Amino acid sequence: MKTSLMIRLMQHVLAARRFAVVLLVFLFAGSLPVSGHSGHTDWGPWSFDWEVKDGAGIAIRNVYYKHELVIYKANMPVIRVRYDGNASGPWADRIDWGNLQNYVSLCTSLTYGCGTKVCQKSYWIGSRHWLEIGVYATLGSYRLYPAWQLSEDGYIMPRLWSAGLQAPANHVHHPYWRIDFDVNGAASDQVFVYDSIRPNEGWGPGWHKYTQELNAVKNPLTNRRWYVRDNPTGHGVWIIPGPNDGFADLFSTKDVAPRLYHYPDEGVPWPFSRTYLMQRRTTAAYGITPGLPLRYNVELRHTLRLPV
Ligand SMILES: [Cu+2]
Repeated sequence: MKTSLMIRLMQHVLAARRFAVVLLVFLFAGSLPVSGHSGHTDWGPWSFDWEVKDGAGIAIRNVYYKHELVIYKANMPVIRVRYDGNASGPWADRIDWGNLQNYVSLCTSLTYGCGTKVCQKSYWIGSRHWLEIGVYATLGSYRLYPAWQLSEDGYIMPRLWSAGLQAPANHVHHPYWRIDFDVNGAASDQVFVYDSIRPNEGWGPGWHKYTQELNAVKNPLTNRRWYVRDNPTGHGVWIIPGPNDGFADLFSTKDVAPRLYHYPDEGVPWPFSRTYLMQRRTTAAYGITPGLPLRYNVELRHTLRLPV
C-alpha cells in the first residue's frame, strides 16, 4: 500500500509582479550537525541535506531547486493508526534510527548509497527522471518504507509504503508530513488555496490568500490545492493532493494545517499524544512570516482480504 502527496515547484503562477530575485538563502542555510545519521545529496537541479532525527523518519533539509531555497525542513513526525473497533491502538508511530533495517543491500539501481540504512536511487518513469531517498523500518508488526521522491522537473513526492498487521482488523494509517517552506528564504512567504468555484478575489479566479492559521481538508470536487509562494519573486510551491490520499474522518479531522514558524514547536520531536492533533496556538495574521511549517495528512487504509 502506498500513498503520496505531490508537491510541484512552479514559478510565478499567481498574479504577481516579478521583481529581481534576491536570494536570502544564505541567511538560513545553517550548517547541519555532523553525525552518521545525516548527509548531503546533490542530484540534478536538487541539493539537500538529509537526516534521521527526532523520530521523524527520513527528513530532507535545506532543499534547493535550481540554486533556490524552497524547503528548510520536511519530515514525517508521526503516523497515527486507528483500528476498527479499537482492536489495537490507537497508535502514534515514529520512525527513528533504531527502527531502521539494513536496506541498502536490497536497494536496486543504487546511485547514491548512504551507509547501510538510507537508500538513494535514481530511475526513469516514462520521460521523468526521479531520485528517491528512503528508509526501511520495522515497528511492532509493521514494515514501513517512508521516502521522498524528487524529479528533475521539480516534483517532490512524500511517500509511505506499509505492510503488516498489529491486529486482525481493518485500520487506517495517517502519516503526517511537516514541511517548513522557505521559498527563496524565510521572509515574505504566503499561503494560498485554490478552489475552482471561488470567484476572483484579486489573485486570479479560484485563489484565496490565508491570513491566519487554520485547518483545512481536501476537496477533489473543487480541485482544491495550495500554493506557498515568496511574495517578492512570485516563486512558489504547489501542494497537490495525490489521487489516493483518502479523506479526513472523526479520528483525523484535518488534512492541511498551515502554521506560523514557532521554534519551540518545530525544533523538537512530535509533541502530541495519540489522540491529540496539531497545535492549538492562537491565530495570527501573516503577510510576512519567518518560515511556514505546513502539515499534511493522508489516510492509508488497510483492508483485510477475506478468506475465500
Ligand atoms: Cu496497515
